[in-house]
Amino acid sequence: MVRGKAATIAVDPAEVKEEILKRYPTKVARRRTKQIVVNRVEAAEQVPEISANTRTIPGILTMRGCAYAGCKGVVLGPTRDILQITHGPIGCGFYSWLTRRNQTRPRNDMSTNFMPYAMSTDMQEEEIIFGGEKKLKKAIQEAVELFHPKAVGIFSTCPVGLIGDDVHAVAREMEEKYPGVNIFGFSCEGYKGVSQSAGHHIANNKVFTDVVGQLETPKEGEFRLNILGEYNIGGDAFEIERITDRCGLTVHATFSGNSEYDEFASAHTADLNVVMCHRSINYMAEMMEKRYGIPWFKVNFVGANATAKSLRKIAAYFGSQALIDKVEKVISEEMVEVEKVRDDVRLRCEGKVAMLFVGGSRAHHYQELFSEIGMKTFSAGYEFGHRDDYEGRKVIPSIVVDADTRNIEELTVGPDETRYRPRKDDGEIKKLADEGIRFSDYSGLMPEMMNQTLVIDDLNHHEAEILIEKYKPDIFCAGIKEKYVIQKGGVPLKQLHSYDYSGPYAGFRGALNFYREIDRMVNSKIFRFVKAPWQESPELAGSYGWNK
Ligand code: CFM
Repeated sequence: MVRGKAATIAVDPAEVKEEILKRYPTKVARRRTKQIVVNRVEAAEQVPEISANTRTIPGILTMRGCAYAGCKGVVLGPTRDILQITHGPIGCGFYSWLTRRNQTRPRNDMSTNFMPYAMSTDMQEEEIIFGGEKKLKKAIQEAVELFHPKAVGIFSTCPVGLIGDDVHAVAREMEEKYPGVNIFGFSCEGYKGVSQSAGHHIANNKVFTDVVGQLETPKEGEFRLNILGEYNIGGDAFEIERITDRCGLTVHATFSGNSEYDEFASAHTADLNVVMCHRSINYMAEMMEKRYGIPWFKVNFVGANATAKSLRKIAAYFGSQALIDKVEKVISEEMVEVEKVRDDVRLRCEGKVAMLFVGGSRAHHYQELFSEIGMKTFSAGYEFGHRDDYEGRKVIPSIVVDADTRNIEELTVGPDETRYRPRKDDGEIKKLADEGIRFSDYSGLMPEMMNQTLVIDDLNHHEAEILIEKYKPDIFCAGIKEKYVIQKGGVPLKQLHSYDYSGPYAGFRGALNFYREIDRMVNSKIFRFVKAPWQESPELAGSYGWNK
């Protein structure tokens, strides 16, 4: 990746920023100007400050989701054997159900898999007025007696918080009724915080206090690690597992792609945590380190080079020469096909321009894949990342904690009396750090982007249209809400949330899939022929059916 080098960008990012801001009322422009930053990387990865994780300005068409989505949809959703009940109106449960294409592989035909079900209390006006706890208890009873789960998670939607249902009291009561079933509730009402990021934190807290540490059943294996922040979109976790298996690594638990309750419950027995998506799961990594002494570092399995680098870091951590040799062998074997396809695709993609506006980690990770086929990212940003995801964890002490953040509980965690066990002593950690492993750290998106690129937090439709017009990118990466507007503007859009129902894109085979798909998209002539409806008739006039 080109770190901080001057880019050959024909467009002046400062001008684009001005163009974006000039259509806003002064008050709005004053806030947006801090969220739109022209990148400049100085020594020691210093980058300009960006304003992030603040409320979206009312009236702006944001790309963001809600806290419930972050908790239920993102963090817990991919787990197959925690029975998940949405306490709320039916839409919340239905629309958070499998929409991100998480896949799962039950161990055998008989093992539990609740992923094909969407369970909800289906609140009606009656519950909104008289309270929904009774209906929730009935729902839990029905579900437990029908499905006999090990664990039940209750997910609160907005009205639950507004009417004051106590899902935690219900969980306790039902746990007494069904001893042996772990029942816990999440106060992840959609309005909490400013985006789905709040929901990640709420999910991390509850899984940490109520699930991790419940079982002492370590998996067999010499090199045992957890992969945190990998959600198995399009089968990514399957590909990562294929590679880690080949290397002789034991993935104890993935939080939470292709995961099971027992793996979470005994995750504290592993010897290393590696973090893929920093935004959604850094809390868990931090808390597990404090309570159980498990070190963590950041990895990235998106991109073939990034995958190789991450595997080498893991092997260096465990320090076994046999493992190091095995990892090198696997990398060299896997890279044969990767290099062949990459070099061919590169011939047609070199120099083309990508833009990425996704979530809280992919806008960073996917730049690696593009750079492997010679493509450049001129503008990128997160929907809900925090300043540390942009500028690196070094800025955490200087982040101003506002009222929205204070609303989300920050757990105070100390060493477990009997189970705290540092996996490496200070000397070993220092030695590994000297060799280049950055423990408990994430450098962020901006230090790895070129100078003069435009970094935008919480992008909206108006701004996306200006980016398209000014930069004319060859591909735009975002989600379903953006897809058709952008494509009508003549630019192909790759969904990086659902992968357009394709994938995997992680690991070595995933990289091959991505190279080939991007090649087809950026080199297809079809988008040039698109004429957007608003180019032909900029004003749409409607008429009422009954006037006809
Ligand atoms: Fe992490 Fe994710 Fe992402 Fe995310 Fe998401 Fe997602 Fe995402 Mo959609 S946990 S931050 S909240 S990598 S659902 S699997 S694709 S916005 S960039």
